[in-house]
Amino acid sequence: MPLDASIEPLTIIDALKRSPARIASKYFYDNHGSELFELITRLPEYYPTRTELEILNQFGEDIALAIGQGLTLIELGAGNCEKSQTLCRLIQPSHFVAIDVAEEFVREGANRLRSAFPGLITHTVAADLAVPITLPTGVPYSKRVVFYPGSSIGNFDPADSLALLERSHALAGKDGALLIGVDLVKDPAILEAAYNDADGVTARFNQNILRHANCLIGSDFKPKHWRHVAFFNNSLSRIEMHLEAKTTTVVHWPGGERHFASGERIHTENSYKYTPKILEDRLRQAGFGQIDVWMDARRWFAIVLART
Ligand code: AVJ
Repeated sequence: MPLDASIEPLTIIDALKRSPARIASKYFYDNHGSELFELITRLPEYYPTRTELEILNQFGEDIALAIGQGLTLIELGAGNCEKSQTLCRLIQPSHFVAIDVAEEFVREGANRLRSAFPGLITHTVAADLAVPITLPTGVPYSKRVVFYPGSSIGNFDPADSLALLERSHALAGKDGALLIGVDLVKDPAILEAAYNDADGVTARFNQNILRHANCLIGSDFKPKHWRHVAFFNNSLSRIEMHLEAKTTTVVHWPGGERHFASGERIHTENSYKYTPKILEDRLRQAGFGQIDVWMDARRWFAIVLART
């Protein structure tokens, strides 16, 4: 059983009323936000996506050998399913399950995968990874590989990331495995450039969370009135993203409002950066056994296979 089944997540309004205010990162990903994130992954400054693909391509055969063939691939936060395409070529799964918060987006991704791999049985699940995941009937119980690429685990604080690893361990089941991509600690200048791109795509991605909030709670945020702020918090080993009020503002929604002073921030994202050691320790704490690690030559990113 997942550990945190009883904890109610904060609602958007509760989190907005707090000091400092917060909007949870999962709200970046409405359809427009998912498209902006796709643009981010192609930015010259944003190295994680291409470095992870580089590792998958360079060590693909070793990874495929370590995983085995004919299994069920379960991708968490699947997005456009692009990385699973590469992985499917390598391990030829019989079943594929794509799980993501952006339902329409992940459906399209799974459709593309089905046309690329005729015979592959695919399922999509619209789910928030912060809560327990139930798989549709028809997904085999044995030989499951949970794939969690893109350093998406970076959005979870240490306690929540452990809970997520424990849920992944349970999801993978007996004789299963977790294949996870994590962004590694490096020169803060490189980290900060990746979240402050010259074209301002990350700024638009950050501001888009306000438009999504407007849709969800009926608020009247004006995204252009908020400045994108991103920096590396060294003591907590994480990139933090915030939206900073350019002027004093009042945001209203049906039944409430919140005053923001000029310069006051809304915390929108944490992106934790790992060392291989910290990840390995956490995986063991979550119950995993044998662990294999693959990294690019610069050691900027790691792909880790952990067996249940
Ligand atoms: C999807 C959470 C891995 O933290 O790098 C990219 C999201 N935010 N640029 C990351 C993100 C700003 C991304 N993750």
